[in-house]
Amino acid sequence: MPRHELVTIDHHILESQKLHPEATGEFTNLLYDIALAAKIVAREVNRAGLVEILGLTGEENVQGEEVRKLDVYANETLIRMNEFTGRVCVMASEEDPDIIPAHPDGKYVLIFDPLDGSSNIDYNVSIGTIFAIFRRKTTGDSCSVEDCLQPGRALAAAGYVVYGSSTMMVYSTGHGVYGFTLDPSVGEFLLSHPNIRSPQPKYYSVNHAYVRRWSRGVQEYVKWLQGEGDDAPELSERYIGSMVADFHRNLLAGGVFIYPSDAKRPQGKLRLLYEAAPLGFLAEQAGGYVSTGRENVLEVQPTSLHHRVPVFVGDRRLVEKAEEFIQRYDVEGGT
Ligand code: P6P
Repeated sequence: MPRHELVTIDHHILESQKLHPEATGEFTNLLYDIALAAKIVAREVNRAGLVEILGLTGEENVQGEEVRKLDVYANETLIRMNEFTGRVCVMASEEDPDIIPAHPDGKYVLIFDPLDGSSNIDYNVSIGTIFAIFRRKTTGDSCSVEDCLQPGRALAAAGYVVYGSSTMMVYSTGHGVYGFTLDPSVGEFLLSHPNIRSPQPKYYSVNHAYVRRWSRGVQEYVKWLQGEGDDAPELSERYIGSMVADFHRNLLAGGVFIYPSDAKRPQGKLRLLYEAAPLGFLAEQAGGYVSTGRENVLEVQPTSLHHRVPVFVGDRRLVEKAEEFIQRYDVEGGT
């Protein structure tokens, strides 16, 4: 049995700092802070069924979605871990309508979805945290929303934590994608998936219940994914309703995840800053591609913190095929 070197995420982050000669250690420490926050959230997620943390807080978030206590806990943990370190000048979260000012000396911007797929909490389905790190843009005394409204192409790093049968943290600083599995007995994330590259696709992920709302181009594309057409792929359908879990499976096994715009959601459902762009950045780093169906998601200029976009992400050929069908059947600017 070959012996693998045991590499902790802290060690890996420190090593990757050498790829950034200009790095001062601030960026490295910010990634440490996120990894620690992930461990804290993982502990609560794994205890959720035992400490009556399940159920609703009775409040709603900016998305009008019922807020579950673990959402609140994860949100507060990420904010507390980064508010006073001096590394982050401003944060933004799915759970908060406006920016969350941090430290005026911070050089980085942290944007996150603290617990994506949280509607699955009560059914023990995998859920996840998604994070995006940008460099500060403004030079004034304090950061502003302008520091948050950056396209995915400007990302300094992005990643997610998936709380499933095991807890994994997957991240990239633009030099490949690396996955770490939490060993709860020692409280360390250990390198388990070095330099992830997505293989030939096996799966496609979409909520078929919305088929009647989709544009003709998306309907024809999904038929192609199901095997209609001489050049159609042979795929299985997997959709769990938790984007981090669906994305993680497709990243490792090969596939495409799609959440198109439709007649009810002309901008789509998923948010650019803390879902589509960070996951699309990882997909691209693993050899894939991310599109709105008409353009590269990473080139889209956010117009607000909770800007929504249609998402086609994963295997490059499958995503480019979506663009072809939409180009062929849909009018520009239609859903
Ligand atoms: P639907 C969870 O609320 C989420 O934002 C993603 O994690 C998930 O992929 C999607 O929405 C599921 O949405 O409309 O298929 O239930």
